[in-house]
Amino acid sequence: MNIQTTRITELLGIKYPIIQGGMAWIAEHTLASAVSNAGGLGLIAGGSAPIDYLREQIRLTKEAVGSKPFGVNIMLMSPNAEDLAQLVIDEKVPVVTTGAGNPGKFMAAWKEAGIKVIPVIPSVALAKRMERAGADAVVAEGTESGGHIGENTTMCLVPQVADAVSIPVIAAGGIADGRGIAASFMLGAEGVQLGTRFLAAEECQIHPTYKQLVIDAKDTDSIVTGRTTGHPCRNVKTKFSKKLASGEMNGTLTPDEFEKITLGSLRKAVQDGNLEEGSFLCGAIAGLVKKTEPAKDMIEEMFTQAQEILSR
Ligand code: TUI
Repeated sequence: MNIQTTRITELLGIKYPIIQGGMAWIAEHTLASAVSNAGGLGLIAGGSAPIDYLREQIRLTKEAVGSKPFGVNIMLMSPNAEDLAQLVIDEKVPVVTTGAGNPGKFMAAWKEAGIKVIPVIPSVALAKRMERAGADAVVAEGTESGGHIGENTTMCLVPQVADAVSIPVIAAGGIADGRGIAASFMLGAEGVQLGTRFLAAEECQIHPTYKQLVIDAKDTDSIVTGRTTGHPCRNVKTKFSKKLASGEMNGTLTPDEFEKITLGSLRKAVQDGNLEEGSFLCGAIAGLVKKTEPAKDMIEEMFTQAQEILSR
């Protein structure tokens, strides 16, 4: 099996079928362009950023990658999702991924502009809806992922989505090395999306405290908070996230109080490394991430390993 020529490499015009997660507050031009220049698809996060900042990020990425493709992730719960949806058209961004909602109402305009659209979905029903709406591929994201998550695991979700749709499926959640990539292909995926491993990339400009938390994390060091608000989120276990989770569990923290306490907490983690009030989003696979290195080395090593496993 040759995993380097799939419908995803062909659709996107990339060397390796790997997408970098569009991590809100984290995925900016240095990481996105390092991944795209290494032969994957780098993404800029359109999560919570003001429109002018995002335009600048897109322009810097274009300068750095030349003719190589890159993308923008639009977090649909973001208050400026409408403006971002227009910005990607104006800036002729080649690929858009979406998260945390249904991008149906933007689809026609994006397709008209020639944008490749890849929604991130946590269920078979949404995958089918996205295929009907004209998506070029879907990212099937398991609950092992960092950040805002669905309920189904990658192991269960990916083969069911692959059976349910004809468009190519990209697996996400719990993948951080060549074994995870090989397994994803065995489950029917034709590409992978990784977030947590790229948190440790040299080009990822998160606060050093955040990077170290990910590198030091072991298998049991992620925790899900926000279940009571309807927006469950996987984070590194810290005093803060443990306090949130136990408050939710024993009913001493109402959903409103939770929202108030966590407002701005991702920015506090990413920019300030604030252990008292920051939400350090990360996937359950953080225990496998051991060192900082260039994104290019990560990608080349992972695909060499995956290809070797699949050739055995
Ligand atoms: O979106 C993500 N991961 C994220 S977004 C984020 S920022 C955030 N900030 C505050 C609260 C919540 C998040 C951090 N991590 N992953 C993709 C993803 N999409 N996971 C789950 C979904 C999803 C959920 C519901 C996709 C579609 C959907 O549709 C519901 C509907 O409208 O039918």
